[in-house]
Amino acid sequence: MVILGQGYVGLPVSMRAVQVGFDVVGFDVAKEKVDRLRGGQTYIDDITDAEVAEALATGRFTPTADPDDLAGFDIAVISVPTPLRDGAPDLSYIESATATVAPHVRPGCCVILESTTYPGTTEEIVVPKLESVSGLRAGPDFHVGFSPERINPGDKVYRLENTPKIVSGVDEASLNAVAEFFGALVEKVVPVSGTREAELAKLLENTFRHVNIALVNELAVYCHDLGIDVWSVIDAAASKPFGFMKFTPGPGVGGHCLPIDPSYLSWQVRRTLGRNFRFVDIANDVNDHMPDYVADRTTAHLNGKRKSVNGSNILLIGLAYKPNSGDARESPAIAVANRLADLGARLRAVDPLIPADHVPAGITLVAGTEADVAAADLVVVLTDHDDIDWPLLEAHAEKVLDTRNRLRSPAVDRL
Ligand code: SAJ
Repeated sequence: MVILGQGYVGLPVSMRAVQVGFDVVGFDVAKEKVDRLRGGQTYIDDITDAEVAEALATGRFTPTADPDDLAGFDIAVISVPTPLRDGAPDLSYIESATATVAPHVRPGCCVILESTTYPGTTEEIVVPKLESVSGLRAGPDFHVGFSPERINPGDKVYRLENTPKIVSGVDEASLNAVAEFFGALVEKVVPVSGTREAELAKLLENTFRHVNIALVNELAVYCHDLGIDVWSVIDAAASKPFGFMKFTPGPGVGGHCLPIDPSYLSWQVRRTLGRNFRFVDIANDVNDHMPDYVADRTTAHLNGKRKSVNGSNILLIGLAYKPNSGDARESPAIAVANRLADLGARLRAVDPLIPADHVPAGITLVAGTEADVAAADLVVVLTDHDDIDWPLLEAHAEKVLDTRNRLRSPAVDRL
C-alpha cells in the first residue's frame, strides 16, 4: 500500500500499517522528511525514532519522494494538508497528491482520502482526476473512499488504533474496501452512507468545538464586566452529568484544526447555497478577537498601576497554541504577543516546549526564574503547560493576568 503525506497524520498510519503486516511505501514530497525516515529518525512527537527504525527493519517500510515507487499499489491513502488561503480552502495539496497517484490507478485498487475537507471534495475533485488519468471508472473498476483523520497530537489516551474511524465509499464495494483496510489498523470502524456525510462529520466535530469555545469566550467577556467569576460558572455547569460539555475561555483558538476546519464548512455553504453559516462566522469573529481582548485587559491592568504598555516589561507564560504542545501554528498566545509588541511592550516569555526558532523576533525566551518574575511589570498566563513552575508563579507573581485560570493566588486577575 502507499501513503501520500508522511506528516502527523500519514506517518502514524504508515507505522500502524507496517505493524499489522502491510508493505508500505511512505511517499512525501519533502525530501528532508524522506531522508530522516530512511535514517530511522522521526520528526513528529507521537512517533519515536525506535518505531521508525523498527518499521524499516521489517523491510516493509519504504520512505520515498519518487512517484514511480507508487506503481502497482493496492491501497493508496492521501493524508496531505488542507489549509486556508485567503479564507478559502486550499486544495492544492490534495490535487497534487491525486495527480501523483492517478497514473498508478489500476483495476481493483483503492484510493482513500483522509485529509479534512469540505463535503464533495472526494467525488468532485479526487474521483474525476483519478478517472481521467487512468481511463477507469471509480466504483465499477476501482474503489474510492473518504475516512477522516482523528489523530490528536500529544494525546496519551487516544491513538490511531483505539479511536473509532469513520469510513465511507463512492459505492458499497468501495465502502467495504475502505472498511476492510482500516478495520485491520483500528479497533472500530464506523461506516457511513456516503463520502459527503463522512467529510461533513469531521467538519461537524471541530465546528462543534470552535462554536462552544466561542460561547465561553464571549461569556467570559461579559462576566468580567458583570463582576461574575466565569470560571466558577463553568465549573458549576460542568457538574451536570448529562447534556453539558465543559469548554474553557482563553486568549483565542489556535492549531491546525479549529481555526481552519469550520471555515471549510462555511465556505462550502456560501459557495453552494449563497448562505452564511452564521455559527461559524460568529465563532470565528469571537475567537479571532480574543487576542485583542487580552491585549485590552493587559492595558487596563497596567493602567490601573499608572503604567503604560509602552516600555513595560511583560512576562508571557506559554506561547504554544495549547497546553503541553510545542506547536505554535496559529497560536493565540503569539497573536497576543504581537499586539503587545505593537503597543511598545518589552516582551519576555517562558515556554519550555516551543522550539526557539518558532519564537517571533522581539520576544526573549527566559527560564521563568524568580528574578524573571520580579523584573516583570506584569505576568500574562497564555498557555498553561503542565511543566511550568506554577508554585513559583503562585508565590512570587503579584501582578498577573491569567487567561487560563491556572493560578489561585488572590493577587491574580483572571480572564
Ligand atoms: N481551546 C480553548 N478552550 C477549550 C478548548 C480548546 O480555548 O475549552 C483552545 C486551545 O487552547 C487551542 C484551540 O482551542 O488554542 C484548539 O484546541 P483543541 O483542544 O481543539 O486542540 P486541537 O486543535 O489540537 O484539536 C484537536 C482536534 N483533533 C482532530 O481534529 C483530530 C479536536 O477534534 C480534538 O477534540 C482536540 O484535538 C482535543 O480534544 O485535543
